[in-house]
Amino acid sequence: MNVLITGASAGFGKVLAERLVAGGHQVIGCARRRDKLDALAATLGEAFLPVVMDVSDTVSIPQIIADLPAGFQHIDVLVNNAGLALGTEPAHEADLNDWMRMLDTNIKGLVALTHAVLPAMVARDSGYIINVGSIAGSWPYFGGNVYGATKAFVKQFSLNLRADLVGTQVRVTNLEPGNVAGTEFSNVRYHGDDEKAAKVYDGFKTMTGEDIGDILLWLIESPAHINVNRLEVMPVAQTYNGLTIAKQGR
Ligand code: NDP
Ligand code: 8X3
Repeated sequence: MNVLITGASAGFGKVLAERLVAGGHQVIGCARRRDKLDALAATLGEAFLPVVMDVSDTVSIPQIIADLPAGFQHIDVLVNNAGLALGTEPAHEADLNDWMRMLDTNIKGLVALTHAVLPAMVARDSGYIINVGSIAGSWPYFGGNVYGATKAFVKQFSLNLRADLVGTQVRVTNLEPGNVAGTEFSNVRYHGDDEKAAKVYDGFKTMTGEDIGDILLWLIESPAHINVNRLEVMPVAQTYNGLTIAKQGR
């Protein structure tokens, strides 16, 4: 299969690219950092096509897809994985630029990629779009404000795609992971503050990028007649916070 992964230079996307190539598939690996993609290409060989792409530059996406070389033009699976959280400040203290970047990447980028790739899947009556959402799209938490809202969009967009694709063989899944260590996610969220990022994973057994890569591979290799609509996964140590009441004087 040919699998296009956005955000293939790090984290889940990188693990998935490695798993897929090891399993005999071809990967179109997209991200902004050319050096990271080239390093991966050097390890994975010709089955990995590095493609420099900023998903938030939505105008550039159709041409990048149209320009893919012959052996990679046919996209069987699109993994919309590129995304980021920026900050955990409460809404009234958040940086508007952080909010806009999350909207541009997590929503507009994902929508633009889908728009560029989906028509060919429908025309072939086969294909699979996996969107990487988050538990943050279903469960509110302090400081999750715009990040969680972008992932709520991703969830509902995925479900609405399923509705539009009725009668076709094109599948759509929204994967909704909880806390996952070992990727660049928290380092990006805390603007490069390694210490703050490390504290997120302190003192409990979290999931890893390898766990999520395995789940993504399982989805991709699942039987073509089954559609996993949504898949929410958390480490056992993570659970719901419950509703909060601010008592007087506290
Ligand atoms: P990482 O930060 O490790 O990886 C993010 C990837 O996205 C990188 O390859 C990065 O590459 C790419 N990326 C970011 N912005 C852009 C952009 N504008 N254009 C193209 N590529 C971009 O994060 P994770 O692997 O942990 O997360 C992957 C996805 O999973 C995200 O959507 C995230 O929201 C979601 N998620 C993460 C969880 C976690 O706890 N880690 C839990 C739940 C969901 P580059 O910088 O080279 O462009
Ligand atoms: C990332 C999961 O819980 O850090 O999407 O928001 S969480």
